Amino acid sequence: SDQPGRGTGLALKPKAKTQRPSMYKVLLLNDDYTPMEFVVEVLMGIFHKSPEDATRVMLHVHQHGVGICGVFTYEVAETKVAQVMDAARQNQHPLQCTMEKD
Ligand code: TYC
Repeated sequence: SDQPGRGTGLALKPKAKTQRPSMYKVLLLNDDYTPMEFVVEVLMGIFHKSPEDATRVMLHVHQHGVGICGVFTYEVAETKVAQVMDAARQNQHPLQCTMEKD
């Protein structure tokens, strides 16, 4: 159809517009009790991070209070949050995980 930025408003050909889903950040919160090693295991096991990346994110959360585990579509983010919260509860750690629109 028209060139970008100089459209006439007269559609020459109907444009098949795809639409991208909204994305959501999954956030990990710091606390005083969850072992660093457990947080690293969560980041490796649920977010598929390398040991080095997992340690980097864990230390960021430890030092700044909050950090990003990843950015996902709504359903995937929801599932990740539930998996983290389940693992924390099963191991009796107060670790908190949440999500927010990107
Ligand atoms: N602050 C915790 C400690 O000193 C470690 C920790 C890091 C806990 C990240 C939670 O999301 C977290 N043992």
